[in-house]
Amino acid sequence: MSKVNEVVQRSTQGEIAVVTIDSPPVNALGRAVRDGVHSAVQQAQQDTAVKAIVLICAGKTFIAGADIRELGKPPEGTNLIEVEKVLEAGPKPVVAAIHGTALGGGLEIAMSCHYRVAASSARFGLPEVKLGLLPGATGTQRLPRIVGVAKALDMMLSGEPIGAQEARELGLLDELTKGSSDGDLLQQAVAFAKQLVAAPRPLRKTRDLEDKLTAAKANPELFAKVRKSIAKKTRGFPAPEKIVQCVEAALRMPFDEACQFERRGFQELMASLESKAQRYYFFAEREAAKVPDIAQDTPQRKLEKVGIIGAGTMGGGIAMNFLNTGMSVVIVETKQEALDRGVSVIRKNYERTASKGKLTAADVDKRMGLLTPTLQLEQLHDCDLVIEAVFENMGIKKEVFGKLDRICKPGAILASNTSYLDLNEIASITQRPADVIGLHFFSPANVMKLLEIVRGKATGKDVIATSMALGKRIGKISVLVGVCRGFVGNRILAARGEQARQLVQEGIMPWQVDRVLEDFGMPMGPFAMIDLAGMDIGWDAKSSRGETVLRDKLCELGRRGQKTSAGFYNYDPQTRERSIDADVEALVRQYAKKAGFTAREVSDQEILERCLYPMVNEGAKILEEGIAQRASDIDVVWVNGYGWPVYRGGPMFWADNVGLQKIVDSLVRYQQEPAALLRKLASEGKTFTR
Ligand code: 3H9
Repeated sequence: MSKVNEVVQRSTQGEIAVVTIDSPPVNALGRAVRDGVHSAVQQAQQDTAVKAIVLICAGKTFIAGADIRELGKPPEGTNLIEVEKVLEAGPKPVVAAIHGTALGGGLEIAMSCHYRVAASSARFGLPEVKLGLLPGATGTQRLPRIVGVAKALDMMLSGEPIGAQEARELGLLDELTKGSSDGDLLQQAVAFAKQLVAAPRPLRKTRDLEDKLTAAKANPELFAKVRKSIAKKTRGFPAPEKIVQCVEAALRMPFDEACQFERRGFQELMASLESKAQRYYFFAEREAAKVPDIAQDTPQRKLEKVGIIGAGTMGGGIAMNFLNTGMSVVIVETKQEALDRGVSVIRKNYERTASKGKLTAADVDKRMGLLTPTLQLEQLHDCDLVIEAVFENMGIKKEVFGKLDRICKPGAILASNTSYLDLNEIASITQRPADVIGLHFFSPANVMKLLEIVRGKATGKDVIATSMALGKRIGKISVLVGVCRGFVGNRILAARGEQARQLVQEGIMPWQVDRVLEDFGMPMGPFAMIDLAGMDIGWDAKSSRGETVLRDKLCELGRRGQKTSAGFYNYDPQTRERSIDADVEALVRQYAKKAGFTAREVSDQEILERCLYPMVNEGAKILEEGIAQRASDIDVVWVNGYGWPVYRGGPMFWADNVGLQKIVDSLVRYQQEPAALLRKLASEGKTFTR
């Protein structure tokens, strides 16, 4: 084995040269990898003793793509296209040997090799769209030639990888190994290469494949269909349309010309703020998993059996997360009827998934078999973790924790799903505050990715480490937060809600506010959100102040939101489509007048600034108080919990791009007090996230 450079080695097995990339953690295509592969393959091409080449990676995966940290910086060293050329255009067959994930530039490299052999556990994808990019090193031209236009579009537009079996069926792979260890893979790839040497055949170059393109030319309406099918989901994202255009170019232009077209699209996207935001977000999400004051080797508690208190929407959704990963769950309710209802909702959810073919009937039974419904709190005695999801009321929570303290075994983690309340106060009722933590799931808890993990002042480090690992195990994106009212997400939501309410109080229509925020990219404006959640949350008929408070008045009128087909909007009972109501419009004007506001036109820009800048300001306070560990964590919360458009990075990244001084000036203009941290960063010309 000889070293080509610090990350690439070359060795031989008879007439076969083996080029090995070893660049942890994921063999990304940084400069050293590109330079190393280029010269190793070139050397092998020139070595007369070598008849074929195998390209393989050490470590846990084949190349996982371009090095995202290098993207957007001035290019250095050999570029990826040159590496692909030396692989494809040389006279000797090249076999890619793939394990782990061949993603992005990694798959583009593999598709530039003449043949591909893979471990049966390997996965393949072009996820560039998730970074606001398109596959920019010939991927948009090669994948349709191999798997066909429709499948290639599907893979590139979703960014989702496919498994080895499917890849084999689609023609992306020539051979699959039986075992999945690297040793098997190398042996099999070398054997495959030897066969190519023993029975030479013309080299199969992806660039020359035409069959699947010809088939697509007969189906020109495909592109219109695809555009229509992705329109809603991709609103605001520039990359998907450019990907479609590149595939159209594949049908229209020769390979090299279409690659130039692809290149220009890639560079345009790379320069876009949307892609910068998405690349920032990629690292933000990974950063969120890190807790600086907790060592990586902190011992974790064993978690196999979970108890959940409350079988309502929240408790049931939480339970499903654990059942999905094979953990057993005891779910407790106070009344048989509520328990039965909760269990039947869980079963129905699974059956719905099964009817879509995503689970088998046996899977459903297996998951339901892991669930023990009970009315006895004492049954939680041997659970490793108990999560309470009862009514959001301090008295009730304290009562529950008092009981858990008596019932649960020593070492059990006691968690609250509270979304607002003081976790320290809840913990103080127990004799074991170090075991108490907040696990704030978002509704629907079986679907939403975000998990706010709330660290109380006494929470043990091992409890935090165990909870962070648990989040990963159940497929959540966990963010560690401190104790304050509403934690990170709901506290910032409250700041926005306050401003939105104020705007309506001044006579601005709720639908104008909603439209501005929805045009910005939020899935739903604040008033549509209230209608969805229920106008009457926190409302009480006895203390209703309908005379002066619009929301109370709407409740009094029976306009309780979507569930009554009327709230701020009217809703079609069948389609749930919303429409504007002249009565609500009149009420808004009437209440504004009563409050002393004269009607005026308000620009969309003012609405945007008045709703979003206070969110940034609240984020700054959250950072000042140490409630969030870092600004990017706030962005991860808002992207995953509240649908902040990822192509705008999150509120803190977005604020940096607006300019912090501009935000300070605007807050002052709207009579808001800018947070000290915001003022400081602005005056020093600094930012939150860079
Ligand atoms: C591209 O290829 C463009 C081309 O078409 C054209 C170019 C001209 N670069 O996720 P993990 C780091 S665009 C740099 O926790 P897992 C990651 O930050 C690229 N770093 O592990 C983390 O670092 P740290 C297309 C990367 O096992 C560590 O590796 N490719 C890259 O859960 C472990 O990551 C993609 O978009 C990278 N490409 O998942 C693939 N990838 O420990 C992106 C990872 O310091 N990557 N890191 O926090 C992934 O999807 C997942 O990381 C992967 C592993 C599935 C590979």
